[in-house]
Amino acid sequence: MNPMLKIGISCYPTLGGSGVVATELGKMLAEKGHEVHFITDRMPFRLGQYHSNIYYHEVEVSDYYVFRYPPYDLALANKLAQVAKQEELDLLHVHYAVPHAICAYLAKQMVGDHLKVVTTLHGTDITILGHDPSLRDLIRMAIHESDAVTAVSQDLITETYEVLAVEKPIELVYNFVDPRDYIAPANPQLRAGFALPHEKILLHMSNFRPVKRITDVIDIFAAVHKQIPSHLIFVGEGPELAKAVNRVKELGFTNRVHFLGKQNNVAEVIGLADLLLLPSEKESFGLVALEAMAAGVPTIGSDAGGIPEVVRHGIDGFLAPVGDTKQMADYAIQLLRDSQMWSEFSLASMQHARDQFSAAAVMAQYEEIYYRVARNE
Ligand code: GMT
Repeated sequence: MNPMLKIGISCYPTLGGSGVVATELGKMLAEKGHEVHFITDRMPFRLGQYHSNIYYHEVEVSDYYVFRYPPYDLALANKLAQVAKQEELDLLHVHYAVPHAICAYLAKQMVGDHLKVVTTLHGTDITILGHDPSLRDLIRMAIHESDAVTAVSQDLITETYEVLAVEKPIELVYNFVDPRDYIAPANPQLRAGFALPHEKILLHMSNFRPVKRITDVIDIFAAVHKQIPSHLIFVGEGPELAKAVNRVKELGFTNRVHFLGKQNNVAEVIGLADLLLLPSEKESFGLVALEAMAAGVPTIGSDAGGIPEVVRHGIDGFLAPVGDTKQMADYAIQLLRDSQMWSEFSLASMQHARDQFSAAAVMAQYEEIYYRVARNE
């Protein structure tokens, strides 16, 4: 039998799919008996209450007056090395090339080659930063120097090879959900707070970065609402939020569009929706689509990046080219009008989330990688 491992995890701990995946994976590994050490600048938001086998080490950044920019990355590298030595970690599993894989490389230099590094690429570290000449070579080096590299979709693997011309094998490990977190039936009282029984609820959840095309979400909603009385719920915050609020005011939709801000219990909000809207410009995976699928909520979105690896067009959602809001709205109307089709899509979504993106299977895949690097294979 394989021994239990001591694993350090570093990730962006606040809202965002990569932080969710890293935290949920850490929780599952700890439940299985591994010792898990989160090394981040803040407590990961999904960590919640105390869990046995989970430890949290906060990265503190010195604010010395000569620094124009506080050196977070150096502080993180130092902390990774300190924790690795003190806790005798077997490996660091870092999520995102920048800065985590680069810091893990530095930590390994400080600790020794017995400390292994597994890097998971999540998307914008490659699709945006990989093109940035000020970071490109560093990202490439961090990928090459990792003991194993994974990416969350085949599309991201292809793009990483294209953008960075790396020679390192990159393994596909999809993101996952625990379907048990999403099966709660919709709360009728909560739903009644947003919509009348004959009205539909559309949902968009993101960090409101330009890549999410928030204006497209509003345009799709406007076209759907012309045909079917509906409400739109927005969850999350980010740079495009103010623009979205203004657009909603201009269109006179303030009673129809609800901005909930950041929410911790996303499963409950997802459960209220009839459709998820995800018209992103770029999406390496689209964890929110998987969360919606697990709750039986079909997705209408773009066919960008890894979305088609998650949502099957015509089976558990509908996808259209980026920016084709008319087509997306037509698909949404078609699905909302046909209750039989909606139920089939909803069932197919739940089944697909369970079969293809099972938390247990993905954890086993990561464990297999951990044991392989630990044995130097
Ligand atoms: O989409 C974002 O802006 C957040 C970012 C993150 O850090 O979580 O998401 C990326 O990683 C997620 C988890 O693997 C993926 O589901 C998202 O598709 C990916 N975002 C992009 O590729 C734009």
